[in-house]
Amino acid sequence: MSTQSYSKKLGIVGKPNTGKSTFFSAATLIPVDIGNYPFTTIKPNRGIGYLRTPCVHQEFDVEDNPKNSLCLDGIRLVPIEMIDVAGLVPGAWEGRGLGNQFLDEIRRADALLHVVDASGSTDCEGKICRKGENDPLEDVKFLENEITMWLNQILKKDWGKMVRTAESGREDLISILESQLSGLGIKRFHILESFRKTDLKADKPSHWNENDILKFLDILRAVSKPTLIVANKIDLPYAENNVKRMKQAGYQVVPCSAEAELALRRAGEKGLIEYTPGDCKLKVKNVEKLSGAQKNALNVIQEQILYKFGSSGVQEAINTAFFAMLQMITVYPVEDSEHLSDHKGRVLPDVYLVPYGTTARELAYIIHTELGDSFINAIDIRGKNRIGEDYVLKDRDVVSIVSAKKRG
Ligand SMILES: Nc1nc2c(ncn2[C@@H]2O[C@H](COP(=O)(O)OP(=O)(O)OP(=O)(O)O)[C@@H](O)[C@H]2O)c(=O)[nH]1
Ligand SMILES: [Mg+2]
Repeated sequence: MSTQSYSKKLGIVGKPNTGKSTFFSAATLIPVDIGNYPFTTIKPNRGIGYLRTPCVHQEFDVEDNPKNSLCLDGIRLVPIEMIDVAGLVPGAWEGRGLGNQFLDEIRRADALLHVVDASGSTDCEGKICRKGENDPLEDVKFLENEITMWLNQILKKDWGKMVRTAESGREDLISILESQLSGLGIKRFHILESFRKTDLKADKPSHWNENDILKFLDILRAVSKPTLIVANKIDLPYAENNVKRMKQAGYQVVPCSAEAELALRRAGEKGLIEYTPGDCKLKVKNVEKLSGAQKNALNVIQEQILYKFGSSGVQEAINTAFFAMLQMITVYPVEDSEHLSDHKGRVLPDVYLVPYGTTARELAYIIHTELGDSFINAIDIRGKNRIGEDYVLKDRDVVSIVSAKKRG
């Protein structure tokens, strides 16, 4: 499998004991330690999860042979990297708990899934408390603050020097910030976007006070580490009401039961049920193989989670992060426009995950530098059109790139 399509990374974050590892395990099927106490996870878990998208092969009436992805009953599963880190406690930015390690790990994440205990049954350090006692909305704000303070701590070290350089005219503040923050996965377009969202002036940073810096970093955090709230433990009391409250406060929230998804994935692996992640229903395959307790548990999941919320939320969270938050699209490049295959005859072998706005030529470059350099035009297979280098790709486009050089 090529690594290109899972070069995007999702960080699973939150305070201890909210179900991060359960979520990770359900998404990746990697067995990891899960426990109802804080700091079950110390070393981060890394694995491959999947984005779910309807495959185009049925529309084109062909049988496909996926190479960089999977196709299950008409559903393309596109690999993405996931990382499950240690829980974060207040003061982590100053090194409390396993703070620095956590923050170091999220440098590489393109987006964050903030798993909260929506039932409010764990306190701010992840210790079990009375159900409903803890307010997950506070947890959401706490995590934002931790990341902003962490950015502030990094920036503060050299702020004086950065201000002098910017105001001397040697280098502008945007370029200075770009090189200072590049190790945190923060790109120039994130910095530009953050400036667009403030009235702070990049040419006079000496006029910025402490609050201005924090305000800017708060925006930069939101822009560079877009965060989806995964309202986990939706199966417990108080959770639904807290989802409503978090949505009312303006957050993008996906209700979730990671535990239910893990049970379904495991039952699927054992061949007991038919279930593809993201489905709104499960189908029992071997009813005689199920114990009474298993039947009951599956029934409860079907009725109380899948029917009620539309899915367990795990797949929906991954899809929302890529499609809605990162605004990515899927594209199927093929070499042979007649057979929709590569040069080895594999039909619809690859699906690429690219940001919305990617042009035909940019796609060629993503596939291979040489293909980008020798790009002539491309064929939009669905529309049966020739398309130029500036054509902006749409989700689920199938394209064949015509180049001066034949790749072999
Ligand atoms: N009721 C319910 N419990 C869940 C759910 N998901 C996870 N849990 C439970 O929550 C507890 C913590 O789960 P973990 O996945 O270990 O949590 P974590 O966030 O990785 O914890 P740390 O590694 O300690 O930070 C375990 O007892 C899980 O079984 C869920 O959807 N519903
Ligand atoms: Mg864990």
